[in-house]
Amino acid sequence: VTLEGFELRVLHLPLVAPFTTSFGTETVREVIVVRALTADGDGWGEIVTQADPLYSSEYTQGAWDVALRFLAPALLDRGRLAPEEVAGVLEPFKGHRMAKAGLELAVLDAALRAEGRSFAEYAGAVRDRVPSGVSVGIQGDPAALVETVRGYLDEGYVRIKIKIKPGRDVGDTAAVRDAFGAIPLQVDANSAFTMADADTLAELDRFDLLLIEQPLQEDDLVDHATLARRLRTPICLDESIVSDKAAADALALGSASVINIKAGRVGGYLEAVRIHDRCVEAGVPVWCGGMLETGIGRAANAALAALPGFTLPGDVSASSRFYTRDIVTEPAVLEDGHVRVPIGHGLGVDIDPVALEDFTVARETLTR
Ligand code: OSB
Ligand code: MG
Repeated sequence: VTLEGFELRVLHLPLVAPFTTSFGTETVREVIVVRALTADGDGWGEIVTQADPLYSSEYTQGAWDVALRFLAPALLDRGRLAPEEVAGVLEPFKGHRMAKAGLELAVLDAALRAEGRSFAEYAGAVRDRVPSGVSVGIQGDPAALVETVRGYLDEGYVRIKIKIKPGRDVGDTAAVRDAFGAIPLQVDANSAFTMADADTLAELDRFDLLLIEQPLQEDDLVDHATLARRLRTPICLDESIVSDKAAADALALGSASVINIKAGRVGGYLEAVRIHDRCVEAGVPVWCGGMLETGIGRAANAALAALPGFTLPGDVSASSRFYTRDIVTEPAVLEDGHVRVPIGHGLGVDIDPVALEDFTVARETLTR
């Protein structure tokens, strides 16, 4: 495509209910939406940073600054470029993977729309719908958690992931397991534990969990390998897998036997596909993680999760799991426990301009 500009917006989308993890509680999803303005038409992407640097070092204002000050100008300098060239142009700038991913996605959407091709087909999707799991935040107490999980099971979600933290670990997991029997169940610690908690984490082995996600710190690859030898429950890494190289290292060290793939965290959907391919080659199961995406990223995630190596249900839920109103005209819905893979050109979703405008709290446009 021939790039003419980028429009960036900060959006505030109210959540249907507070979302609590080991690192904090969110009531509003603050997200950056990117519009690539090209001579061949517009494309849309999203930067999945959160308001505070608590999940990763990236956060809204940091991503906003680096995107406007360095990343978008470097891409605009090139003028004509293919989506596959975006990562290389941005490579000299260290880190800021979520910011890079959002820009790449907008260019990808524009290019695929211009070509009349769907992202699903481009990425190598082999399914027309994907099984939908749901990530359930920490609730007031285990009884409240059971009722919240019951609601999602009634809606049809095929896999439950509960967030845990020190003190809200074995008890919460036991409550859900006792209430619902042999449902597909997994837990996510968002790096809240240390090796000093290994005994507590080993207690989780009795619940036959699909996996435990990111118990230790982002840079604890060796400790995760040590812990993996101690547990029967498979360890899945999220925060630690910041690139295909990090995935290779984690697999070589035995730090994880399952990988959560999030395109934002790894710098884009093209890098995400590389991690998928590596894991297929290594016989390691992967699943698609989520970052409370708007309809833009949610559509891309559904397509990514339709690749053959995504053998576990992902956090690819209906838009209604987080939002009463989305910024796309046809938000993802749950049908028989699945979410449909969009087949339209590009990401296959259209922006609802009124909703986009209503949720916008800041805007900046850069042109060549
Ligand atoms: O660790 O997977 C995570 C949300 C924000 C930051 C990190 C995580 C999450 C989720 C929600 O678990 C996943 C989703 O449904 O979008
Ligand atoms: Mg996680």
